[in-house]
Amino acid sequence: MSHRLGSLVTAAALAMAACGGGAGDADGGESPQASVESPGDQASGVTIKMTEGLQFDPAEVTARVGEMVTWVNDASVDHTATGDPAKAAEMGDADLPQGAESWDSGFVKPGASFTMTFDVPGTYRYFCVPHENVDMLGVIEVVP
Ligand SMILES: [Cu+2]
Repeated sequence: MSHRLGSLVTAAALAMAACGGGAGDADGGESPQASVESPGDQASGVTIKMTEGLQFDPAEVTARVGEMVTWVNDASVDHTATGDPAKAAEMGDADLPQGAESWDSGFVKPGASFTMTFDVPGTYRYFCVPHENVDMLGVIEVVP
């Protein structure tokens, strides 16, 4: 398996940084994560396609804590987005930051989508259950 998408993440991280957030948190301490990005000022959240070619596209993304991450099944076959090491056939295909909860979208049908948010910063590795064996793998960098 090859993970070769480092520059994508850097670009995404820079774009996120430009949107602000982060610096203002100094006095607040534990601010609740419930606040939703005001809809409309930009495409809300991160979208990942599940493709006919049995890939996540992009395979590697950056999302902020609390930001919506949506998988859209662009293909004619079912896919999943599964971040659960217990369900991975190969160790390392799923990996979560300490304290993060595992997840499994279940089968996402052609044309359907699945959305979730992440509360714990760190690197999440996940896979597609029916296509793990052909390296349908993804990475999400969740940043505060
Ligand atoms: Cu798949």
